[in-house]
Order: sequence, then structure tokens, then C-alpha cells
Amino acid sequence: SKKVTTSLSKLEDSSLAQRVQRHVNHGLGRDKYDKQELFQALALSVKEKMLQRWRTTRQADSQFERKQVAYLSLEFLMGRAMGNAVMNLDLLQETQELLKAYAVELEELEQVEHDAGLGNGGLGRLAACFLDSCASLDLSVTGYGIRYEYGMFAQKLVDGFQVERPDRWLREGNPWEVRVSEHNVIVPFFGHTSSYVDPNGRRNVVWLDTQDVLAVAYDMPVPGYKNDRVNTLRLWKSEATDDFDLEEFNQGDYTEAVARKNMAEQITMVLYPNDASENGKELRLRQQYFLSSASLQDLLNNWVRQHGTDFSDFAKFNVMQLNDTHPSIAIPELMRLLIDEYFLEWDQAWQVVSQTMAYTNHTLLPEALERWSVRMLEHMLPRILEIIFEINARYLDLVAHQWPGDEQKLAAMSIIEEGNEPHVRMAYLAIVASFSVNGVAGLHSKLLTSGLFKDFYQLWPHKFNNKTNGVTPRRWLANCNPQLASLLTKRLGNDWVTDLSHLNALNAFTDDKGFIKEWQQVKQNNKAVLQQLIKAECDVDFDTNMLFDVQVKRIHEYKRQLLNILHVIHLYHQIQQGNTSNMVPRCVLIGGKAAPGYAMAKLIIKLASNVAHMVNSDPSVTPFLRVAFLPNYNVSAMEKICPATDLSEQISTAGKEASGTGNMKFMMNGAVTIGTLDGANVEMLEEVGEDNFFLFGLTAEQVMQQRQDYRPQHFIDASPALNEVLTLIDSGHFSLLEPGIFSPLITAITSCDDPWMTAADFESYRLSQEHVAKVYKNQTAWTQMSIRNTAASGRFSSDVTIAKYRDEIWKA
Ligand code: DL6
Repeated sequence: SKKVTTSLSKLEDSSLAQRVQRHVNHGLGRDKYDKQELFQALALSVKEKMLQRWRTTRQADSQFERKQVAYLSLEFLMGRAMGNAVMNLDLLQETQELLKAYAVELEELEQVEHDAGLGNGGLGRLAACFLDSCASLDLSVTGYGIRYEYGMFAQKLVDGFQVERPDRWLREGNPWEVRVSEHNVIVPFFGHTSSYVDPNGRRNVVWLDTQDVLAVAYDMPVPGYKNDRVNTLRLWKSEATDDFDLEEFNQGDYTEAVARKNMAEQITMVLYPNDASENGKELRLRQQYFLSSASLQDLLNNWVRQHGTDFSDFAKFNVMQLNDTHPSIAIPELMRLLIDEYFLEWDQAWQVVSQTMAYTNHTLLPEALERWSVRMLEHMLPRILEIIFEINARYLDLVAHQWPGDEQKLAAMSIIEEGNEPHVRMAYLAIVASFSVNGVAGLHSKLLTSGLFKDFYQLWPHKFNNKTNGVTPRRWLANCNPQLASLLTKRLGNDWVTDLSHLNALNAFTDDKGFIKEWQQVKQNNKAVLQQLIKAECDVDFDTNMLFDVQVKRIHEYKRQLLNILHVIHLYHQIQQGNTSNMVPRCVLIGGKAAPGYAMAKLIIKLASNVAHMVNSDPSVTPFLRVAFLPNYNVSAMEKICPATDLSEQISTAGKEASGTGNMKFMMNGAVTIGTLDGANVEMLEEVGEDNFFLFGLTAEQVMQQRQDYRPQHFIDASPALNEVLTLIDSGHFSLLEPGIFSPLITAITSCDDPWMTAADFESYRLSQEHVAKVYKNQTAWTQMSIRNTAASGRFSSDVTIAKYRDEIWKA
């Protein structure tokens, strides 16, 4: 091992330039190479620079017996790795210098890297931000996820309709990953259970005749910011086991063997693209169990290697953070491994499980709360279902003790939802087994304890806590907005990169004319970059002198892109009427993916596209308004969008958006928010003050009250503007070739059952937008608001969030 270390450190010592040259010359073996190949050579070289640090990190973590955190998540929306790695490893200058020999800019090379789109949106990107913060805070945290062959689908627009295309992100290989077969484990599926009494009189259960799948680890390095730590993101790939193939083969059933092999490999083939509704599919459950089992076996193997099979101290050195309920099947799986494989008694095993599991909830939407049919579990994971039943029986004893004779309470709180088709409520299972349950913003956590999980809060108030989300300032400020970053560093020094509270000091410069000018110049330059992107992707001309008004996120009714479009139509109508005197010219950008099966979301995209087309093709309108729907919104697009945005749209129905994290990225980059009192908007407003935030709309409480007797027509009658807009859509003005296509949207807005209350908030939104225009006309006042937003964004660094997880949950 010493020898390996020495040769590795030699490898680290050789310059990046030498290494790139070697990869180009020997790796590619030819004189001609394209940008993709040069990118691969550079990525391999940067990875080599990390190898020694990676190894040292692993050794140090095991030697010093630090508490290890496993962050279990079905999604890690990492985006591109190059820019981040070069910055965190402090290789920027060296890289820029060496690339001169190849006559290429680093930025150009970065563009050819495929996004690692292993997530849907907020939840997956949060996991990625957390990994960066954990490494930068020198915490021993391993991310465990799935190496999907196909990540989040690529979105194309055809005649304004979303079309999904497969995302083969691994086509060119992934230079950052290392396949580590020594960590392979076997994950069982199907089969049946049987019990026997051993010579000591203990009843043991065995899970027999299983169909086994091999889990192969692919490690990705996660470098901390200039601190020598390199943590690991371990992604599991499913493969057929050799044994399995052989057995079938020997029976002469070759075709069947190959078909089964495909079944095994299917598990990690594709990411489910639903962000806010449960998937309910058998393959999804397989993915969840596969990830959970492989990761737990890995953790237990590590433990046993160092400590043997005494697990009494396990919880002292291990904690598992469950990113939503997606990996919560890990709870019965850890019970199974401890009881069936290591022969712990139930109570001992439960002690371990309930002291190591912590659960983060990311949604209040009932349609996103996972439930698995008992029937499906019984077939696919029979031993796991037995354990869930046992957990439930013991827990219900406790409930019965707390609320004697209250049968209704028992049924309401049971992990098993009875009925024609009984289901396991995964959130309840997660709460019962976890020592910590957290929401992701103050309002969200409050709504959890006062609503969705009220009974559980009564039973175990100590378990519940809030951890407001954050985003990493390395990717979302330092790396994506280099011009603003250098302006900040010039004024404040560069400690802000690791302690974002330093940005507060910007408030001292809000009256500094020179500073204001520089700030404006940076924004202009960033707008020019986005202008080019919009031209290239949408063939729409954005004008950098106009206000850039942006809403990018998954398309969902609760996020209310529809409200935004209604306002755009209102502006369009006003312009056509010649009412432009108070108008500020603006470019409206909307982007985001709809879940493939979500018809309303897809219709909203179609409306945005059609409206954009009408607006952009009317020369009397374009001096005041331009609209683009950007296809295939992803992490890399956001890196160009948030630095260039003036106005950030965070307009969800209050009480529906758990936190939001895009809102924080915009704020950090000096956009001013127009938003409702929802999710983390509430805390952003608290930080920046009402004068620097365009607030509108019903509160969460008012939304709940309104729901009792909602009359959208009342709001439509009271708002001539809304009336005009709905009439215009209804007239077919935006659907000349597709008559009636948008009527489901009108029906939704005018329905008393509209849970998103678009009509109720329209007028307040419109007035707030008028206020935006008024302020924007005074460029100095606007810039001061912009500066104050960046200044107040320190609390939304994921470093702050992770420090709280570390101190209050992980105790690491
Ligand atoms: O916590 C990260 C992110 C929040 O910022 C969003 O508000 C929330 O919608 C999102 N939740 C999901 C739902 N998935 N599930 N379950 O993506 O989490």
C-alpha cells in the first residue's frame, strides 16, 4: 500500500499540463482530437490530481473513527463537474494556462461535458449542493445513489409541444467515475421466506429462492473547496450475477438466462421523471430497494471490517439521512440485515435502526406521498413486508397506549392503509423509525407539524425540526457568475466563498455610485450571455436593455407558470390597446420540463409557446415585450440564467412549495423576487425586507380558508384585466390552428375546485408587477435592491444548512 501511495503521489505531483499531454498522446493515440476528446483528457487529468487526496480522506475517516454520514437519495442532480472541480482544487489558473497550447478556452471545453442529470429538480439538486457543502465543511459524508444509464429526459419542442428524448449522458463515457468492484454486493428479490429454530432455541427466518442482482459501485469524487478533502458519491449499477447466469445456462435455457440478465440490468436503466407525483411502478420500487440494500450492505461491511459484529456502537458512528421517503425501504432492510444476517434480537436491531435513521420530507402535496401496495411488496420483497408488519404491530401498541380505545386514531396513524388494496404509507414508516424528521423551510416544517404529521408530532414532538434549504455558493455564485464574484472579492476579500454571511457587508456600498455602475455592468454582461443562448435555442431576440423576467423550474400547476402567462397576455393586450405609458420593456423567459404523463403541465408549455409566438411576431408589441420558452432547462442552463436575471418569479400558491432553491440562486445573483409567502420565500423576505421584495397573493392560511368556499368568478368579475385575458384565450387568439386546445386551462382557472387559486391571486400579482415596472424605471433604485438581495442571501448558503444538519441531527 505504501508503494501505491508513493506512485499515486508522484502522479499527483506531475503537472496538469504533462498529464493532459499524456492522455492526448497516449490515451487517444493520435494527433487529431476534437473538443470532446480534449475534455476527456483534461477530466481524467483533474481526476488524477484528486486520487491521493481521495485516498487520504478515506484513510483518515476510518482511522479517526469519525461519525460517518450516509446521504441516501434516489437523485443526485450533479450537472457538469469540470468547472466545480477545477475551482475547488484550485487549478483554475493552471488549467487556463495549459489550454493555451491547445488553443481552446476552458469555458468552451466545459460546454461539451454532458450534464449528469440524475435528478428531477429541487430534491436532486439539493442533494448535489449538500455534497459540495459537506466536503467543503470537512465532513465525512458519502452520497449513495443510482447510476442511471439514462438521466432526466431531454426536452424538445415540436410545434410548441413537449417531446421527450432519451438522455444518454454516458455515451462518451464518464471520465470522473471509478468502478470499484471490490464493493460489489448482492441484492435479493422475490422468493419466499421460511423459518426454523436454531440449536439455541432462537427462531430464525431465511429468505429463499431469491432472484439475486449484483450491485456494482461506481465512485465519483466530491472535492471540498480548497481543503484537501475528497468525499465520495457512490452510485450503484445493477448487473446480472455470474452464478445466476451459469445456473440457467447449465439448464440449457440460454435465451431465458439472457432475458433475466436484461431484467437485472433494467433496474438502474432510467430515472423516473416525475417530480411531484408518486410513480407507483414496480420497477421504481425495485430501484428503491436496490439502492437501499446495496448501500446498507456496504455500510455494514465497512463496520464489520473494523469493529466485528458488535453493533452496540454502530449508531455512535453512523447516521443515515433519507432524502424523502424514496430510500425509506432502508428501514426494514437494515432490520433484516441485522436480524437475519447478523442474528441480533429485534430490540437490539430496532435500537440501531431508530438511532441511525433521519428523514427529510420535501413535499406536502398528497399526490407525492409514497405508498406501496402490500401485494406488490409481498411478491417482490416478502421478508421486508414481514418486517414492516412487525414494526407496525409494535408501534400500534404504543399508539393504543397513548390514545386508549381510539380505533380511528389507530387506523389513521397505522403504517398500513387498509382498504380493498392495502398500502404501506412510507412517510409514516419513516417517521416511526427515525430519530429526526425535518421539513425544508420554516413554513413547510410548521405545516407538517400542524397538518400532515400532526398526530405524530403529538406523539413525538422531539423528533420534528426544520432545516431550511440552501444552495452552494461555489457553483451558484463563484463559478457561474465570475464577474460578480470578482467584484465581490475586490470589495470584500474572498472569505465570502466559504462564509456567505460576509456578503452582508455589501450593504455599505448601496450608495456608492462607482460600485452601482460596476454592479450594473456585470449584470449587463451576464444578460448578453443569456441573450445569445436565447437566440441560439429559441431564435428570439432578447434586448439587454429590457427587464429580464424569468421563471424556470419544473412545470407544475402549483408553481403557477399559468399565472405568469396570464400576466404576459395582459401586457400583450395592453400594448395592442396602446396602453404603454407606464410599461417597462421586458423579456419574459419561461423554462422547465413537464412530467411526461402530466397533461395539464404539457398544455401550459404549449400555451407559453403559442403566446411567445404571437408576441414575438407582432412588431408593434416587441418594443415592449418579448417572450421565450427555453427548451431542455437543466443545471447548466441555470448557470447562465440566474446571473442574468433581473426579476425572479417565485409565484406558487402559498403552502404548496416546500422550500424552493431556485429562488435562492436568483437572490444570490442579485435578482429581485416577485413572490408569494410560500416555502423559503418567507425567510428570504425576512432577510431582505419588504422594500426589496415584490410580495403578493394569499397567505397559506388564507388559501386554506378560501378553499372552504372558493368562487373564482367573483375574482374574475372584480378584475377587468383577468376577464379580458380569459376572453382572449377563449376566443382562440392563441390557438387559431388548434381551436379549443386551451379550454382545459380556462376550465381549471374558473373551477371552484381549483386548488391553485390562480384567479384569486391574479389581481394582486398584476399590481405587484406594475410596482416592479415603476421601480425598474429608476435604475439606481433597482440596482440598490439588487445589491441588497445578494447582501441578504448569506443565510441561504447550503454551508449554513449543512452546519445545522451536522450540529442538530448528525451530531457529527
Ligand atoms: O427540498 C428540495 C425541494 C424543494 O425546494 C421544493 O420546494 C420541493 O418541491 C422539492 N420536492 C420534491 C418532491 N419530491 N418528492 N417527494 O421534489 O424539494
